[in-house]
Amino acid sequence: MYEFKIKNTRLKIKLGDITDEETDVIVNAANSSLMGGRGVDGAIHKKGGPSILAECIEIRKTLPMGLPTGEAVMTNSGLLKAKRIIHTVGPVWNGGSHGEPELLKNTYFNSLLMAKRNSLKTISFPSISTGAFGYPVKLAAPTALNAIADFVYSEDSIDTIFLVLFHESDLSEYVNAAKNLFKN
Ligand code: AR6
Repeated sequence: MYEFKIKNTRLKIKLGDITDEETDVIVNAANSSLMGGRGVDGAIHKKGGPSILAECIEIRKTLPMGLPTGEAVMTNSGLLKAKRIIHTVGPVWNGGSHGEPELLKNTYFNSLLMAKRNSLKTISFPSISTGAFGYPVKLAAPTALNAIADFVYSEDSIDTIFLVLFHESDLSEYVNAAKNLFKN
């Protein structure tokens, strides 16, 4: 576990499975259908059970075109230990000049805003977009961390933010980027 301090917020970066997290909320790297998929999304729905999909289906009634990239919605967490799930949609990597960095930033910022508005104090993120959506982790890591820092400096409301990474190589990328950005 690697720890950094951004203002009053603790940032903890670690290796793990996000479905085991006991934070107030975990973030799902979903797709705009909100109907599940593979990767983190598949793992969350499989372990959390059908109540999560049932609430996603209700949400889709208000979003007939699906959840736009960069935005976030919240559901129950079914059988998981976390209290809530925030579902967000990262950008599909398409070379980097199609707004991908801004959209990736939005996923982190809007998820944190959703947590703040619901008085949730601890949150766990996976590495959004760097699996099936193909975003290079070397580029995603500093973008994710910048979005988190922007949120902490403008909103200052979350106690602890976890980045829960599935691969050693991803852990190294995020930790190196955090050392460059936060210097502690
Ligand atoms: N805990 C933490 N990280 C995980 C876990 C886990 N249980 N499982 C996978 N990862 P991805 P994306 C890592 O593909 O790129 C789905 O089908 C994974 O190794 O889950 O945003 C959705 O339905 C990778 O490093 O998300 C969408 O269609 C990272 O999480 C699409 O994939 C993200 O990989 C979203 O693609």
